[in-house]
Amino acid sequence: METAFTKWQGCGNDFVLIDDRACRIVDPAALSVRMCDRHYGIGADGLILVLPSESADFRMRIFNGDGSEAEMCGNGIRCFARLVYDRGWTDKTAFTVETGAGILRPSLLLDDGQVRAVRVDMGEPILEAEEIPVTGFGRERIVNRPLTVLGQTYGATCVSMGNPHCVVFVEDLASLDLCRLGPAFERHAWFPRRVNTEFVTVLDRTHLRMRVWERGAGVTLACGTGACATLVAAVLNQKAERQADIELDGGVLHVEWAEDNHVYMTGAAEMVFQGQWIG
Ligand code: ZDP
Repeated sequence: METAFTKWQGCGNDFVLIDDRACRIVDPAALSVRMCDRHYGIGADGLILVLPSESADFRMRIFNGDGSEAEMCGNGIRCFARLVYDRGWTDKTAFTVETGAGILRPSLLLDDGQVRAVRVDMGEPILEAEEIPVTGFGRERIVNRPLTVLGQTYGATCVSMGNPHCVVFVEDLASLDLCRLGPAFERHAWFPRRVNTEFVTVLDRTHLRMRVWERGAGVTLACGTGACATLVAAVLNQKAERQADIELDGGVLHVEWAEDNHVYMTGAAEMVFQGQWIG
């Protein structure tokens, strides 16, 4: 059987998107593992499905390359929003998308009828430990708490943007061994549902440099929910203003934690190619 797909990237975080409104895919987790493989498949950080919704204009599901399903995906929802608009599946430039992190609101920023960027109301950050979830702290906030990983102690700030994040501020990002540290954070006993980890250097109060190890995907060039979690963590630690540019390996995202307690993320999303998956 052939399945039509499009391939997208947002700041170099790349995804296969499939219109699954006819609900034909029986096992999307297994399909994600096969499609995301960079040698035997299409190659991507995740698989995203466009689905119908009873409570919103569309529903989005995101699977990591290891087959685990994530609640949300910040870079992915920008790609999703642009796909449904560019294909004419909606003519609204602002609409609602049901995700595992609730109903989120992307809006397309147009210039001469062309989509230039996508801004997403990512909802409110979740800061209570047991809701993130982080084990052992009840409903407390985890802001700059000591967390020992591979024999070294870091100051950890934990935030959920629907999916769990652990943000660590470091002096020297370049010398960090992400591939060794990332898996140890991801599987640490604090995190019963595993965790995405962001390592961040503050350049100034409106510019932060971030690198990420993603749960279920490993090192990626960018993480949208991670950029949002990073800004929230920086504000909680009094290191940044409530609006900043987050510089990722694959591009820049603008993030604002507004007075209404919602986090707004703005960035690009580009379709790279389209094809038919055989199998
Ligand atoms: O929470 C998770 O398991 C993430 N790996 C999901 C993907 C998050 C993403 N990088 C983002 O941009 O938010 C796509």
